[in-house]
Amino acid sequence: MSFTIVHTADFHLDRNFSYLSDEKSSQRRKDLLKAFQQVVDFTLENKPDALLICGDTFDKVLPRNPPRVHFIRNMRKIHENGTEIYLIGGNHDVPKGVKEGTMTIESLEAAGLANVFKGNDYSNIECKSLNKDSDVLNIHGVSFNPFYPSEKFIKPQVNIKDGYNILMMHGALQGITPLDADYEEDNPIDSSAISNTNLDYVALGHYHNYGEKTYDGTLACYSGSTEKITFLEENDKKCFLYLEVDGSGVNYEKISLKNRPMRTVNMNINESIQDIDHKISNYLFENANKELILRLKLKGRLNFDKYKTLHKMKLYNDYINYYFWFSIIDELELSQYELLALEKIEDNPIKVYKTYMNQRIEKLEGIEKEKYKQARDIGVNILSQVRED
Ligand SMILES: [Mn+2]
Repeated sequence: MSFTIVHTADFHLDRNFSYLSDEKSSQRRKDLLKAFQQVVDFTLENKPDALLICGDTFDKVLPRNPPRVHFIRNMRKIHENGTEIYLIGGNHDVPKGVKEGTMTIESLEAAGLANVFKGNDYSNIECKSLNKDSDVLNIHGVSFNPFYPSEKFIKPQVNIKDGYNILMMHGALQGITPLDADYEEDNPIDSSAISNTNLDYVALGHYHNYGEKTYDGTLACYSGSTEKITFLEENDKKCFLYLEVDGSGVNYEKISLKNRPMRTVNMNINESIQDIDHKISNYLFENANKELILRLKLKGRLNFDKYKTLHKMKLYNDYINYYFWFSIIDELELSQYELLALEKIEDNPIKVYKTYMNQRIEKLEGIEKEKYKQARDIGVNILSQVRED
C-alpha cells in the first residue's frame, strides 16, 4: 500500500514588490497566484492523499482579502476532491505579537478544510494520522518559532508511530545550502537530530531554492518557493514535489513551474565607446521582451565628461514599455574626477535651502516669522553637520 503526497511551500501570496510601481507590483502578485494555481491544478488532477504546505503561504501576517479568499476557495476544492491538507506557519505567517494573534492559515482549520500545526514547540511536536485501508501515514508538524535564538540548533523531538512518518518544518536544515545565506539563521535545525529519527521524509519550507539530502536513510527536501521572489532567484528553476511513499521507501518527482523571466545583465562601458546612450539603447531594443524583468548593470571606468553623455532617465523612459520592467543600475567608477568642495558649487544644498527659507520668511510676520527663522537656522545647522560628515 502506498500514499501519494504533494509537497510545496513558500507561495508568499500578497507580497509587496517595493521596487516596482503599484501597477506592476499588483501584476507580480498575480504572478504569485498563477504559480500557486499550477500547484492547485496538479493536485486536483492527480488527487494525492495529502497536500503538504510547509510555511510562508502568505508573505505577511495580515494579507489582503482577495488573495485570502482566493486561497480558501482553492483549498476547499482540493479538500472536496478527496485530498487531506496539512499546513504549518513560516516566518512570514506567524504573528509575533498578541495583536494579530492567529495565523491567516488557521482560518482553513476553523472552516474544517485543513489541518494546521500551529504549535512551535520543537520538544513537543503535534502529529495527525491519515488512514488508508490498513495503512497509516503519520504527519508530524511544527510551525516556525519567531523567538528561537539563531545560534542554537534545534533538535526536533518526533514521536515515531506505526506506519509511515513524515515531518513538516520551516527552518534552516544543516547540510542544505540556501540561495540567500541570511536564511541559515532562521530556526536552524541540527542535522544529527534528523539522522537519529526513523522518519521516512522531512518536508521543508523556507529556502526558496530546491534542495535535498539524505540523512542516514531519511530524505529531507526543500521544495523551494513557487515564484521567483528576489533577484537571487533569477536563475532558479522553480518546482514542487510529487511523492510516493511505500514499503520500499520514498520516490519523488520534481514538477516544474512556469514563472516570469528575470535577468541581470552586466554591460561593460569604457571611454572608447563613442556613444554610450546608443550602445545601451541598442541592447534594450534588441532584447525587448514584454514579459521580462531586467536589471542592466553598467560597469567600468569613465571620465566625468564622458559620464555626462549618459542619459539614464531618458533611456528608461524610452524603453520601459518594451519590458515588464527594467532598471539601469549605475556601478560605473569615475576617473579624473575630483570631489568639488561644496562652497565652489553655485547651488549647494545649504544655499538653496537658505534662499528658499528666506523667501518664505520675507512674506511672514510676527510669531510665524520667528518660527521660520528658527527652523531656517536649525536646518542650516543640520545640513552643515551632514556636510562635515
Ligand atoms: Mn520563510
